Amino acid sequence: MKVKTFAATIVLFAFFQAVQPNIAEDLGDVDAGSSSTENYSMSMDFDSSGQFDIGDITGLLYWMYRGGAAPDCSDAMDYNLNGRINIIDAVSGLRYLFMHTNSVPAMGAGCQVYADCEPADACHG
Ligand SMILES: [Ca+2]
Repeated sequence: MKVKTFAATIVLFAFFQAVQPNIAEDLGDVDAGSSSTENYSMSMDFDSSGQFDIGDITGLLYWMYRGGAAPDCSDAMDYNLNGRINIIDAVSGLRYLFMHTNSVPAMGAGCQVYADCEPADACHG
């Protein structure tokens, strides 16, 4: 029993060591947003669902090439933060989501400050 508890503790410790930076970053940003005039949206969250997933990449591609609806926060869709939203941003998002070979979005994962965007409900719980 002690061995199992010890092993579980080690696993949990390793898990929290691995994810701690993201948790701290997200919590800090959300807290700061609720007490200021800054606008927050989730990076690469096309539809403000609160998650960055394949649906966001689909929406981005449909908007860019098929005349679909615009993203809720265009700035949040600029993965590499070069001032242009194009296929590179979509491909970077796909690599990040499915191949784990891309760095996080330039603005960071989770909710970030996007000054020109309306605050997304997904970032204010
Ligand atoms: Ca870009």
